[in-house]
Amino acid sequence: MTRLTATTARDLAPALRPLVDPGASEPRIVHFGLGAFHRAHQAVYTEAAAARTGEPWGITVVAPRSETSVAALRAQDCLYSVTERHPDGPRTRVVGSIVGALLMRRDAAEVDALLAAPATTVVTLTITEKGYHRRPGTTDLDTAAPEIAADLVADAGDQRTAVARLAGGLAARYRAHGAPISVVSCDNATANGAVLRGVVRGFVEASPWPDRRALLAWLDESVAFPSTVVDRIVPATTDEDEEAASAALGLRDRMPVVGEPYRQWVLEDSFTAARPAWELDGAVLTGDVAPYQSMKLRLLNGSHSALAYLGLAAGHGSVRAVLHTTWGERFVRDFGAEVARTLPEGGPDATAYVEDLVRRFRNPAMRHLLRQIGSDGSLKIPERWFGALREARGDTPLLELALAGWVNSTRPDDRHPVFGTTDPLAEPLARCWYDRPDHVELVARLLHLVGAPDLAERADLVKAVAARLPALRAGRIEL
Ligand code: CS2
Repeated sequence: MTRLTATTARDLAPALRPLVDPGASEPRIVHFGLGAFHRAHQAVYTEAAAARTGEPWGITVVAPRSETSVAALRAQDCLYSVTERHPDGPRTRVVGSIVGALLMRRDAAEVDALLAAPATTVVTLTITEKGYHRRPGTTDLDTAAPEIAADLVADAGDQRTAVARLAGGLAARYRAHGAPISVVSCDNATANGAVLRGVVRGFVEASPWPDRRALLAWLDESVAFPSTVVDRIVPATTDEDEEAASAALGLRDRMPVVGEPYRQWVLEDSFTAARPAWELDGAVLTGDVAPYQSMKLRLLNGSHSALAYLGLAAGHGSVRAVLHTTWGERFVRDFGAEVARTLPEGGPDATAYVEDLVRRFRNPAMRHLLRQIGSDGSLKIPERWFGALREARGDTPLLELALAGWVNSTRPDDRHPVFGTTDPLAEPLARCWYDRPDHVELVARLLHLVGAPDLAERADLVKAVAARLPALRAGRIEL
C-alpha cells in the first residue's frame, strides 16, 4: 500500500485531507511528548485554530525517547490520521498541524534553538505524571531523583528528562533575547501549571549556571505556566487500528491515533505571548481552571482508575467490558455521587457530568484497556482519589473499595503482573508485601509509600480498606 505523505495526501478525498496546508505552516509551538494523546488532542485544536484564522501555527514534536516514532512520523512528512470512534461508525481524516519531529537527546541543540526562536511562543507538554519528577504532593523538583541528579551535571545531548531540556531551552531563550513565552502542561494533575513552573524553577535553582538568579527572575516575569484541563479518551493504537485507518485512507498510515468523539480543553487565561485561537475550536479560556480540574480528575480519572483495578480483579480487560457487568455502571454513578460532594460549590454540574461519563465509557466503538489506565498507579491515584478522601473525611465506601482495588493490584505475584513494570515505585510497592504483614499494616505501608502519611494514620479508613481485600482477592466486587 502506498504510504501517507504530503504528496500522496493531495489525492485524498477532500473530507479526508488536513484542514491546513502543512507546507504553509511555520514552527511556532514546541511540544514535548509524541504520544497518541497529543496527536488526538492539542494537535487537533491547533489545526482547527490555524484553519479558522489563517495563522500558520505549526507544531514541532519532541519525543523524549522513541526514535522509531520520530522516524515513522518523518517518513510521512509528519502527517497522520485521527479516527473518531462514534457509536455508529468511525470517521477518519488526516491532521496537518505537526511540521517537525525531533528526538530529545540526539536533537538537543535543535530543540534549544527552537525554544529560543522568537517565532516560538508556545510550548506544550504531555510527558505523563512521572515526567515531572516532583516530590510527592508538592510542586518541588525532586533533585535527588536519579535522572534529575544526572541531568543537572550532564551535557545537553546526554540529558534524559524533559524538565532538563525545557529548562535548558528556556535558558537559551533568556540569553538570546528573553522574549516572553507560555509553557503549557497538558498532563493530568491538579494545578499542573504551578507544578511545571515549580520543577522548571527547581532545575534552574539547582543548576550550576552562573546566571541562574537572573534567569529565575526572567521566568517569573516573562514565562507563563497556565494550568489546563485536557480531556479525550485515546486508547493506545493497535495493529487493527492501523489497518482500519489505512484502509479508510487508501494509504498506509503507520502513526494513526483513535479517540472518542468527545474532547475538552480548558486553559487558564494567563498567556504572556501569542497563541493559536484554540477557543475557535471549542477550548475554554478562563481565569480559574480549578473547578474544571477537580471535576475531571476526581470524576473521570478517579472512576477510570477505580474501574481499572476493580475490573482487573474481576477478570475484565476493558472499560466497556466493566460497564457491561452488573456493577460497572452503578459503580460509576455511585462513585460519582460520593466524590461530587467534595467538589467546589458553583462549579459545572456534576450529575450531568457523571451521566455523560457513563455514556462515554459505554461507547461500543471504543476498547480502552484497563491495563493502560492502571499503569503508574502510585503517581495517578494521589491526584485522582486522595484529595476527595481528605476532603470528604468519612462516608467514602466507594473510594475505599477503589483503594483496596489498587492495594490488591500491587501484590507481587503472577496473577497481577500487568502493573509491575512501568510504575517507578513497582519495586518498593512489592516489598511492602514481603514479610506478609496483616492487611491493616499493609495498607498503611502502601499509603506511606505513595506520599500520604496522613491517610495512613486514619485508622477507620485503613481498616475499611483492609476489610475489602479478601473479596477482591477472590475476584468479587461488592459495592
Ligand atoms: C486515563 C486517562 O490512562 C489513564 O490514566 O484515565 O488517560 C484518560 O483517558 C484521559 O485523561 C481522558 O481525558
